[in-house]
Amino acid sequence: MDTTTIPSLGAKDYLSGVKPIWCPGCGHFAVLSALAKALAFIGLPRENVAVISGIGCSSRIPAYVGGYGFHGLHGRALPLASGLKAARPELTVIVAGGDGDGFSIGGNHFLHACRRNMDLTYIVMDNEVYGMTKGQASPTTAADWTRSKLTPHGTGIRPFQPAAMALTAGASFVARGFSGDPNGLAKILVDAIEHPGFSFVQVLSPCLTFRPEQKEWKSVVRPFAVEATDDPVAAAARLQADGAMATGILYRNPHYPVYRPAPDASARVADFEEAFAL
Ligand SMILES: Cc1ncc(C[n+]2csc(CCOP(=O)(O)OP(=O)(O)O)c2C)c(N)n1
Ligand code: SF4
Repeated sequence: MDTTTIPSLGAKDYLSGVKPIWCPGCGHFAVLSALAKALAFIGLPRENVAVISGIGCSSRIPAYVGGYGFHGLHGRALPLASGLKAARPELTVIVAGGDGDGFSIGGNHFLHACRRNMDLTYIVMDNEVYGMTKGQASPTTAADWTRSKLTPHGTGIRPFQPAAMALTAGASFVARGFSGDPNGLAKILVDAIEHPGFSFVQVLSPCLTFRPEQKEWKSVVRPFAVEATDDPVAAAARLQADGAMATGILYRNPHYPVYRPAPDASARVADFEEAFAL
């Protein structure tokens, strides 16, 4: 799809009207705006959109999107979303959260969601810190970051490389965006949502409260040197060469089998309620 002009008209309709309580300057504002633009561009009926999250500042996003949403448990957004997609395959299911939520407590779900390749879009707002719980190191924090009192000498361990992990685990669409470029991010999200299969979008989204130095990201972020590839080996090589701050769609492969379990037509909510009755 040609996404060279994304109209902002209509994007407001994809906002719930609830005022975000993020800190001034938080990168997550721009992710919300990019997501609303992307949904408006695609023109999805709001009642067919569900945004599912875990816990964290980033995970507040379902409350702010106009559509259905579920603010779940820390690290459990992907299983929730997978269950929803299995039961209601006609819905566009978007999963969103932070690097702590997605790669620490939710890390195992992340790997398996990549390889399962259900038709989900997973947006991780990566600020390399636990924002909501006041600034502890996350799996993407650099080993020598010493500002947290819990890790005054740094974590001493190498950070995760989310895009490389997604690629290795079998995600069929891997991209990196930047909240400082909301229009570029909106374009990536349009393609991610339209991709049939598991789309992983890592968004560099600064936490200016606990990582004020991330203001400098805007001077180091740059586009990937070349277009998206469907060759995972080429994509992996590109990740090594382009470093962690290159943005754009890195990899897409629409030919992986998408996991679409047939919904059980005989399942009734009343049966579940009865089974779990106390
Ligand atoms: C089971 C469980 N463990 C820990 C917490 C505490 N907790 C809430 S949010 C959070 C981390 C949030 O960080 P991240 O997902 O990176 O999102 P951000 O706030 O940076 O956007 C943690 C550890 C929790 N709510 N539930
Ligand atoms: S603490 Fe950080 S991640 Fe949370 S709202 Fe504030 S700036 Fe955003």
